Order: sequence, then C-alpha cells, then structure tokens
Amino acid sequence: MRLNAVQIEQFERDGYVLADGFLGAEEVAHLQDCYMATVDRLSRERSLQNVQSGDDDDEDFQVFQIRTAHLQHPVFRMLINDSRLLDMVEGLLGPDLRLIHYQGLYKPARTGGEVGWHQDNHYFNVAENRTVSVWLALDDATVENGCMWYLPGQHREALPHEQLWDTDEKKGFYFAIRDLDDSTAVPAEVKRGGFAIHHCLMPHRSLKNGTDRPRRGIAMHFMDAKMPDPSMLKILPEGATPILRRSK
Ligand SMILES: O=C(O)CCC(=O)C(=O)O
Repeated sequence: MRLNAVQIEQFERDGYVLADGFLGAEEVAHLQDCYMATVDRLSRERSLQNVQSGDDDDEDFQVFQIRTAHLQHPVFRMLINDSRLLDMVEGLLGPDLRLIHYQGLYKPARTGGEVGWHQDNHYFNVAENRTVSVWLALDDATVENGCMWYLPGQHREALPHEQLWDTDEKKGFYFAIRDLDDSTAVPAEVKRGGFAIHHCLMPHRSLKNGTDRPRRGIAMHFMDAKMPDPSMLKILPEGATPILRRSK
C-alpha cells in the first residue's frame, strides 16, 4: 500500500495522517490472538513492562508494553516485513529503511493508563529527524478508550523533555514535555486494522481507557537506514534494529 499525494501532503503539513482498512478483519483477529498470547507469556515470565506515565499508582493503571515485538513472536516479525507497510513508509522516508523501535502498547479495559506528551525522536536521536512512526490499531481506538492525540502542524522543532522518573525505579518510558499548550490537540481515532502515522517531531500523548474494552496498539518506528547509528541503538538488544529495505 502506498500513501497517495493527498496523504503525503497532509503528513507534511500536519505531521500525521490517519487511514482505515490497512489490515483485513482476519488479519486483525490473528494479530489480536498472538498479541494476547505474548502479553500472557511475558506476564508469566515477569518481564511485561508497565509504561503508563500518569500520576496514579502504577498498580492501578497500566500501559503494558510488548517490547521489541519482533523478537517476541513470529507474527510481529512478519508484520514488520510486510511490503504493504514498507511501501507506505518508503513514501515518507525513502528506500533505505531500518527498524529502530517496535512495541505493542496494551491498555486494558478500565485500567488502561496514560502516556504523556513526547516526541519520538527525543528518544531515538536519529540525525536530521529521519524517523517515522506507524501506530496500528488492533481495536477501534477512540477518545473513550485512550487513543492517541496530536498537535497538528507542531512537528517543526524539537521540544525540551523532562525526565519523569528515576530510571532505577522504572524501566521504559521516562521523558515527557512539561507545560505544553495542548489547547489545539486533536484525537487520532482509528478503526481496528487502520493506522496513524506521525512524524518523529509530532508531540503525541494518550489518555486513560475508561471503557469496558481493551485498547491494543502496535507502534512501529522506522529510521532512514542511511543515517548514522543513533545513540539509542546502544541500549537495545542484539537484532532489535534490522535493516528492512536497501536501495540498489
Ligand atoms: O499507544 C500509546 O498510547 C502511545 C504510543 C506512543 O507514544 C508511541 O508510539 O510513541
């Protein structure tokens, strides 16, 4: 699947683009099964991270993370190599593509927590901001169950982030933009099987899941493979950032 000219123009102007119908119902159902099997296994192995960043007690609210998803289940490895997906990303980043981060982000019904405002490239540090994120919905993502929010057009500069927690106490998500004027924020509601793609300088956040249904998403972050290795790679496990496409 390739983004059309209108979608690319919207991405450049607003910093994001949404689209429904990327995956069919059967593909979504299969991914949901594999996703929950992976969550259950990581939970049994006590390696399921909770990256929720709200002020509430961590025990009460969760954003569970399937970290380096392609190393956790073959279905995620297949997804990241899917030519429909890579064609789409190639339209924004060019023909040399490398995976830089890959995570399932699962907000359970009623106890799904928040992810604070941040820009992805604050974490990745890829030169020239040559990264793009694709957030794929495995459930209809709505305001009520904790969809993402964006600030249209505010993807032009890197903003300062503050560390939220002592990294010894919490692993995972620990930087956020404080005191951001979010009065122009818009929700990125996406149907299951659809996606939201955002520029790596697009500030984004997500709120709690107050519904009786889960909100399961998969965030796939790509960089231009021609860029030098960013510092983030040093903390990732072996095999976490494969080259997915190379130009001739
Ligand atoms: O899934 C979410 O709620 C947050 C995702 C996110 O922050 C990201 O993909 O960078």
